[in-house]
Amino acid sequence: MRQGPDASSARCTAPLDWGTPRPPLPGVRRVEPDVTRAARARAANAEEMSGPNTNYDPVEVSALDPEQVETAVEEALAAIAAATSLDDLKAARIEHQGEKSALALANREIGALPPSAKAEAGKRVGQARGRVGAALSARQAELEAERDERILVEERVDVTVPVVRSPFGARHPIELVSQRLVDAFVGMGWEVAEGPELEAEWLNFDALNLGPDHPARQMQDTFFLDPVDSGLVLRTHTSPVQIRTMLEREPPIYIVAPGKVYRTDDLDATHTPVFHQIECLAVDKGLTMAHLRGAIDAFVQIMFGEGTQTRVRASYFPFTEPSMETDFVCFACHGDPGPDGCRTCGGSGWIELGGSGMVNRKVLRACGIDPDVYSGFAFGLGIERALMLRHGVQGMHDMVEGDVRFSRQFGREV
Ligand code: FA5
Repeated sequence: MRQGPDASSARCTAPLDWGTPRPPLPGVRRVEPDVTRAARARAANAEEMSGPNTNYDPVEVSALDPEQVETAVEEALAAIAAATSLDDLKAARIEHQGEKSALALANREIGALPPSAKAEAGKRVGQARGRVGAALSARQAELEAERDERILVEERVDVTVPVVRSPFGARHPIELVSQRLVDAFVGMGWEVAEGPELEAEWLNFDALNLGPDHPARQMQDTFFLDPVDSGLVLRTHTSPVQIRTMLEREPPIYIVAPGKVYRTDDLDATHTPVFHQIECLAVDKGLTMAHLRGAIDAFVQIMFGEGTQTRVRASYFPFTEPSMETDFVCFACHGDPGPDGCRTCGGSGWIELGGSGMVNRKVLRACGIDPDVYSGFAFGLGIERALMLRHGVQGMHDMVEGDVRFSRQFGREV
C-alpha cells in the first residue's frame, strides 16, 4: 500500500488542526496557502513538535521495492532475449520500457519521495532502467543485423545470370495447331488456299447452295455490312474459299484452307463471335466417300494421335450431298466410358469433330466444273472447340483472351 510523505505528518502535534491533507499527486507540487505556512511556523516553535519526515523508507513503496524492481528487470530481460523479430522486440519495449511498464511506474514514484530517500531509490531504478535499455539496444542491433543478412540472401541478385532483354512470348495454340495440320497436308501434296474475311454474300451463301431463306443468313448468325444491300458479310465459315478456288482453278484441286470466321454468337463457354476454322477440299476425277474417309482419318490422326478411330453420321449441309458429321473416338476413355461415364465425351465414347460430305453437284456446276466428270469431297471444323477438347480447356474465354501465360503452357509444339 502506497504511503505518501504526508502520512507521517498526521503524527505532528500541531496547535491548529487543519485536517489530514490529501497526498499530492505524483509530480504535482502542492502550494501551501499562507495560513498553513503560518501554522507550520508556529508549530516549529512549539516544544512538542515532531521531527521532519526523514525516516521514510522507500522499501515500503511496493513499486520501489528492490525485489520488485529486480523482478521487473528480469522479466524485461527474458522478454527481450525471447524476441525473435523486430516486431517482438517492439512489443517487449512497449511492455517493459513504455509509460505503463513497472519500471516507469517505479520511476514516477521517486518524485514523491522525501529528499533523503530519493537518491537511493533513484539509483536503484535508474540502474534497472539502464540494464533494460542496454539489453533492448543490444537485441535491436542483433535482430537488425539478422534481418539485413536475411534480406541480402533473399533478395540476392545474381549479376552473372544472362539478361533476357525482352520476355519470351508464345505462339497461340490455335496458330500452332493450324500450322501443324497445314504442314501435314502440304506434306501430302495439298496446297494452302486463303480468302478474305470480308466476303461477298454470294460466295459465302448463294454459291454454296445456301438459299436466300437459309437460317444461317439471319441476323443472329451473320454480320452483314452496311449498307444492307452492299452484298458483303464477314464470312461465317471458310467454305467460300472452296468456291473461290474452284472458280479460279481447274481440277484436280487439293486445298487446305485455314482462317478466321465470324458469327453473331455471344462469348460464352463454348462460343465466340470470332473463331477459326480449317477446311479441306478435293476435286478430282473418281473421288468417292472412301477417299473422304481416308482424308478425315489422316486429319484426325495428325490432330489427336495415330490410330484414332473415326466414324461418320448422316447429316445435312446444303453444299455437300451426301453430308455427314464426323466423330472420332474419345481420347480420354478410348470409346469405353464404363459404368462411371466419361466427362470428355459425355459417355458416348465419341467426340464430334465437324462436318463433311461429297461436294454438291449444284456447287460444282455453279463453279463451272462438270459434275459428271469430276467429283469432290470437303470437310471442315472449328479449331477452338477441337483444341478445347484436346487439352481440356474449360472455357472459350481462355482461348480468345490472348493471355500469354495461357499460350506459354503449350510451348512451341501442340
Ligand atoms: C460449317 O461451318 C461448315 N462450313 C463446315 C463444313 C465444311 C461442312 C465442309 C461440310 C463440308 P458448322 O456451322 O457446323 O459448319 O461449323 C463448324 C464448326 O465451327 C463447328 O463444329 C464448331 O466447332 C465451330 N463453331 C461454330 N460456331 C462457333 C462459335 N460461335 N464459336 C466457336 N466455334 C464455333
